[in-house]
This record gives sequence, structure tokens and C-alpha cells, in this order.
Amino acid sequence: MRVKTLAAAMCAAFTFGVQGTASADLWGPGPEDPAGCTAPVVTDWDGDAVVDQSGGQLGRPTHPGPDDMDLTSFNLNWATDHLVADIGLKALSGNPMGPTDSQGGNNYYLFFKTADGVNHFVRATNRTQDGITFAYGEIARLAAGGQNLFDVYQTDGTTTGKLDTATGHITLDVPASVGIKPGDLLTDLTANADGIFGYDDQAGFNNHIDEAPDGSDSFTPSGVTLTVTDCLAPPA
Ligand SMILES: [Ca+2]
Ligand SMILES: [Ca+2]
Repeated sequence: MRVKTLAAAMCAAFTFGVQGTASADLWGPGPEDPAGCTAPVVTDWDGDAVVDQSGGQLGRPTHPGPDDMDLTSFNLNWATDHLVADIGLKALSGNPMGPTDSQGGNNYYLFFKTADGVNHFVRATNRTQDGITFAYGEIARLAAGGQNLFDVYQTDGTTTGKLDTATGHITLDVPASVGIKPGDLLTDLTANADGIFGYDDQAGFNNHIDEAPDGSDSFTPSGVTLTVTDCLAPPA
């Protein structure tokens, strides 16, 4: 997993160099809105989802990922009393990947850090074992001898959400109990579409099929920030 993530980060740096842009607003085709009101906060190119069947080991066979795992955008919006995450896919058939590509089904994450440094996530899972489920949690980093070893996905509970095959969007409610409010600064926003080698993200091994922005995950900060904004509030 570390090998794959580092390789992805290096690849992303190379890609940015080739494109000659340092603008943080050009991850995908856009349009984007840093407040997430008039457009998603981040867009992602389509056609960049790749399934690595070896899970990051050497000699990996890879093939293009399905549209269901091809991120095109993500956003976080304030809705009356809680934050709602929105993950856009190229298309959503609603069919989980087969066990060769992922034993733990299709897993969609949106990560964000709060001011206390906690790296939160909301997760939608679509798998044959138990259908479509929604959860929230946080990342616990395992470190030893001053070295970060890997991240542990700690699920704190279930939440509500929707996987909409008509629009290709997944929405997830961030529970109000997480304590986020308008004006809060969230940092290192990242979306990942993952397969899992194993039963789930606690027992198994996450394999990124697509990332937005490219090369970012819970271990590799994106630098994307968002000030939680009530887009429906009248201007002050
Ligand atoms: Ca994509
Ligand atoms: Ca991507």
C-alpha cells in the first residue's frame, strides 16, 4: 500500500510538471468553486480510474476501472444543520466490482481534517455482501520509531446517504454530532474510490482506483481547503 501511494504521488508531481500549472484549481476540467456553492470544490478528470489487481505489489496487472469508480468531482455543502458530502462519478451502474478487482466491493471516501487535526471520513460502500451502506469515521495513523507506517480506518458509526444511479452522484450526511458548523475551516479534502483486498477497510487492504485530486489520500495531504459555507444564507 505504501509503495502504491508513493508511486501515485510521484506520478502526480510529474503530471503537474508536464502540464506546467501550479494552480490548485486545475485538478480536473472544472468549473470549481473554493466555497463549494456554484460548483464542486474539486473536479477530477474522467478516464483515470485504474484497477491494480495485485494491490500495489510488483508485476502488477492493471486495467481501466469501471465508470462507477471514476471520480469526476467532490463537494461539501452545508444543509440546515449538518454537512453533506457529494461525490460525483463518471456514471453509476450501481453494480459492485467483481471479487477479482475488489473483494470488499466499491468504496467511496471523502476525507477532511478539522481544526483539531482529526482526519475525518464519510464512506459509501456498495458490495454484494450487504448492498449499499453509509458510514463515518476517522483515520488513526500508526507510527513507529518516528516513521508513519500506515493509516487505520476507524469507523465510528453508520450515517445516511444516497447512491443515485440517475445522476451518478453519491451523497453522504456528515452527522451533526461531528460538530462542524459554518465558518469552520476544513483542510486536506480528498476523495478516493477504492477497491479492497479483504472483507472491509479494517480487515482488508485498500487499493485506490481513483483519487481526487490525483495522488492524494488520507496519507498524502491534498492541501485542498474549504471554509464551510451556508450557500443559501443571504449575503451579510
Ligand atoms: Ca477520475
Ligand atoms: Ca483522479
